[in-house]
Amino acid sequence: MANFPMGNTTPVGSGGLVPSVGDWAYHGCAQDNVNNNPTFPWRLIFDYTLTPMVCTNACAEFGYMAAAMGHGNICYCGDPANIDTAGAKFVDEGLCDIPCAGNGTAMCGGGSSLSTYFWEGDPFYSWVFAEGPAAGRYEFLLGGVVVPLMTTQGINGKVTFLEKWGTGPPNSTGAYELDLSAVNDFEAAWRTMHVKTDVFCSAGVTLPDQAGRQLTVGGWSGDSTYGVRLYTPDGSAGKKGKNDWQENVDVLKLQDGRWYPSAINMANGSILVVGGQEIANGAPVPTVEILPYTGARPVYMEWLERTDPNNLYPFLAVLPSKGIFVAYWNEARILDPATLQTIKTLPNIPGAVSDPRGGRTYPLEGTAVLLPQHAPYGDNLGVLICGGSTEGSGNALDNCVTTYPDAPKPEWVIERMPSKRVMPCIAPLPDGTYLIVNGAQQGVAGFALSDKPNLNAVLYDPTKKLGSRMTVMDNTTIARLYHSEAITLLDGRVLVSGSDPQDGKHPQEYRVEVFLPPYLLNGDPRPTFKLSKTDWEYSQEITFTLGGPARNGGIRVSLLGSVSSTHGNSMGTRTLFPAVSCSGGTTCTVTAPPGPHICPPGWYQFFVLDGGIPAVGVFVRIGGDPAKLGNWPKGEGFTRPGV
Ligand SMILES: [Cu+2]
Repeated sequence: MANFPMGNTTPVGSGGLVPSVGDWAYHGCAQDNVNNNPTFPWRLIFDYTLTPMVCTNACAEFGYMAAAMGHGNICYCGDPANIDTAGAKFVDEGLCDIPCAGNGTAMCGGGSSLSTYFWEGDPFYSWVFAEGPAAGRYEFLLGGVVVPLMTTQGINGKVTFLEKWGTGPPNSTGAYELDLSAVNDFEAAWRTMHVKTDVFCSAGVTLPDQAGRQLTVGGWSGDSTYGVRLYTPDGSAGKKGKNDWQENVDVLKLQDGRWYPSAINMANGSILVVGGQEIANGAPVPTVEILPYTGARPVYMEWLERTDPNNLYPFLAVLPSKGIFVAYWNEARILDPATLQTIKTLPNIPGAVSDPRGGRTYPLEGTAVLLPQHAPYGDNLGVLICGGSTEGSGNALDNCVTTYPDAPKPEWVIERMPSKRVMPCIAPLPDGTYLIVNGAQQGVAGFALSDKPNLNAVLYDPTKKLGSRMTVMDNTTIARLYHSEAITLLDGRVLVSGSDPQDGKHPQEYRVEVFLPPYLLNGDPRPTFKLSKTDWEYSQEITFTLGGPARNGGIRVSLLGSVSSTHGNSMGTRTLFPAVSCSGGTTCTVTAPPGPHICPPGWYQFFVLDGGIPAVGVFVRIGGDPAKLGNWPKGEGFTRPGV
């Protein structure tokens, strides 16, 4: 958390020892580099300015509760537990005898020993280490046919897996569909589908048309970077569909070819496509364009050109203020949805304690979601971004940051994560919490560029106090590095897939897991419901009937935006808690969100919760199809489901 009280340096003791700095207390002279392992993870160099206060202030700003100095000019940040983990011992004070670079009368460690301070004020963070059902549980689901680059749960309940095509493994068609009702029968579970251009690596959204068509744009390379692909989900649980991916480059393609772009459903129902490169490590494509084609050329963005190559797969969100939020590398801004020009620039996103240019988007890949919006939607919308990495050194970040872009003066607040993570995924859960999974503790995104898989799941609960929101959950045994995904299913589980490291060390990972959050394990009965209508207008009152009166503490409802998960980017993510009231025990009414800037038109997973336990959800459409995408695209090779 930012802006901690720092205090002043207390008088220098005899022998150059500074016994305390504000609430930081000197803890002793500790060994460094035992067995060549640094005792603390973060290293900051202050060649002429290092003092105990400079170091402790720097560490405090990023929420570290241990600060240590060595060599007279190096500050290290970490946690008190790092001492034990590293096997370091406290040694004779005489081994910490190098004067501080910024204050010759104080001592700042030695050649391989550290003047070490611990924070003794109010803790900057506290993590819960859950056990039993409270820790959730990973379970093996089934073996896969590909390592998906993108996963999406269709409105038919089935899960789309998109994989490299042409550049992928032999015989891959690039597209498959998983029937979750048939996971015990491999042949029945997987349906082979086909793409014509390579989806490595594209953007994806579910369209607001009445069929919930899935759209992917961009890819690898040449013609594929212009690819626009559409799939109309069909079939049902236990019954295979017949539809396939449709594309026809003569009828429909992007104006600018894009590798690693992002996409979002705008409030007016059109699709905004942002950024990318021409090819891997190639020239940037610093433009944004709109689908369907409006007659306008793509619009040039200075900030996309300037921050290449660390801005790929930028994070996008429609804001209640009507602007479009975009975060990329270590920057963020709000665009006017009509002109696409910048209407507000946010402060830079804090990165690593040792490197302010540590970043959040590919290849410094972190992950982002929107915090819950509650009826009557008067609060500013929050953005949560977790993990990332630093350029060059590939030090994975161990923090999340939050901001409220529509606030008059938005700030970023730092919260420590229990472990480092690059290439994480966040799945928003129906109860308003968030599951952080996947990724590595070292490196950046890309093939063979990361190591030290992070096997732990973390639950983030935004209803708790800042700094106390994270719970350390169950571990998986499966490394999920580059090209790993996580999406929340209608049944409340989180589907966890992938790992495409191509590093000769960690497997190409085809196994699919599910994570069961505590609400599926704590023994409380799940509610059931019947919804009267799945096509909602804004502000409309919709009735649903409970299978029985609430038993766990009371009824709430939530909406989760339909997500396409790729590269830490949950395109379409949004969490809403609409107004709901129940009478007579089992008859309830939910009020649809009021408009397209609170709830962009599209498909949402609707959940009924009793005391925090979700029923199996259903997909609903909210706000219709204002851009009439259901009649698009005209031309051969596409079916049009209607608006
Ligand atoms: Cu990729």
